[in-house]
This record gives sequence, structure tokens and C-alpha cells, in this order.
Amino acid sequence: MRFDVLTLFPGMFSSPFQESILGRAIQKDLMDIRIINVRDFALDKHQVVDDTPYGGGQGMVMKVEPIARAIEWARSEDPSAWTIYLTPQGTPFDQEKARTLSSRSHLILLCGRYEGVDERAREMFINEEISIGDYVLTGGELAAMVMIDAVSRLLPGVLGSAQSAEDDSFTNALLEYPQYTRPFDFEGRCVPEILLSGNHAAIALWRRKEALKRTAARRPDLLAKARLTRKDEELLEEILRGGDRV
Ligand code: 4HQ
Repeated sequence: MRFDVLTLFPGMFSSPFQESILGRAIQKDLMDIRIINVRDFALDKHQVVDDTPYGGGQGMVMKVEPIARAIEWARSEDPSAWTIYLTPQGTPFDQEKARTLSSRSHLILLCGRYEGVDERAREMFINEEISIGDYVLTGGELAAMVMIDAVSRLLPGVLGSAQSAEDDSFTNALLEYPQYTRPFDFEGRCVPEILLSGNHAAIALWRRKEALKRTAARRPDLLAKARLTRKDEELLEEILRGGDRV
């Protein structure tokens, strides 16, 4: 899968994708990230990429021509590329959207700065607008990184066989159960004994109950959407009745 990132701040991308899992995925040619400086597509000799808004008002707006030329360049070998603009006005990004996008072979991500991009760039070149959440960033770069991270870990071969994308929260629609590793006793707080029992069925049941407990307490909205089994309903009843601490 290819990601083309269009940005005025290419330096922001130098380290995040060289590390760990994504760094390895790129080295293994499972994916490819090209960072494209929109300024390189400005035509004038001072390479101006922004201007004041028509109608007045604060700040600067990214000009349409350099964006148009950068997107056309990124698309030139591959007209099927899907172009996304990161903005708080977009559709909220979630795991389902990550899964849908992971089946595409080429994404172009446009990162806006300042007051955003000229509306005509959106109308003419953008297939989809996506928001990573209801807060305001200084630019779309971090939003693009979040999206690339969530999408690329779903690509075949990116996660090791020990890890599984299918196992995660949201894939199951529940939050994950608590995890422990050594030491058994940290400052008097011990690991739940059941996890040392070697009884795999009992451990699976305990984990499912903890996941349900945590989801009910923190994200009742997720619980309402989850497809629960009979056993889950039973466990939830126990949780409510027993007043298990969360
Ligand atoms: N911005 N999700 C403003 C975001 C954002 C978000 C990107 C700030 C676009 C012009 N992007 N620029 N939230 O806050 O995607």
C-alpha cells in the first residue's frame, strides 16, 4: 500500500515512520510512504503557498494551485488513488474507517495549515474529508500520522504473528481486559491469582468479564453497540449484582 502525504512541514514525518513496526513494514516493502512538500509545487519564484482570505478575516489560507499540482503529480501514475483531506469538519475516523481504507492500494493525504485550504481544492481534488477527533490541531500532519498508523497495522504482514489486529478492542467492540507481567507483587499489589492458575478456560472467562466490566464503566456507548452472547449477558448481570469494583 502507498501513502502520499502532502504537507508544508515534511520534517515532521522524518522519525515516526522509521521506528518499530512501521519502520519494519516499510523495509519489508509492505508499504511505502512518500512525503511531498507542497511548496515544491508553487510556480512563482518565491514559492508562495498561502495568501490572505477573500472577504477579510484572520490568518492565511493555503492556495489552490500548488495543492492542485501536488495532487495531480501524486495521482499521475495511479488515477485510482483516493485523496483525503484531514479536517475537524470531516467524518469521524474510527476502526471501521481504518479497515475500509486498508483495502485501498494508494491514499493521498492532504495536510492543511493555518486557516485551511482554498475551498476549490476541496471541491475539485478531495474524495473524502476525515477528522481524527473533536479538537483543533495546528495542522493536519499529526492527524495524517494517526491515520497512517491505524491503517497500516491492518495490512497483511505488518503485525507479527504474535500480535493480531483482530484481537484488539473495537474489533470486538469491547475495551480490553487488564494485562500484567512480572513482578507478581509490586509494592504489595499482586497480580490476580487466576492468571497463575494455568486454567485457560477460567482465565478466558475472567478476561471477558473484566473487558465487559471496563466497557460498562467507561464506554457504555460501545457496550450498547456490541453483539453480546448469552454468556456475556450472564457475566454483565454478575457484574451489576456483585458490585465488582471497576
Ligand atoms: N486540523 N482532525 C486545522 C485538525 C484536524 C482534526 C487539521 C486543524 C486541518 C487546517 N484534522 N487544519 N481534528 O484539527 O483532522
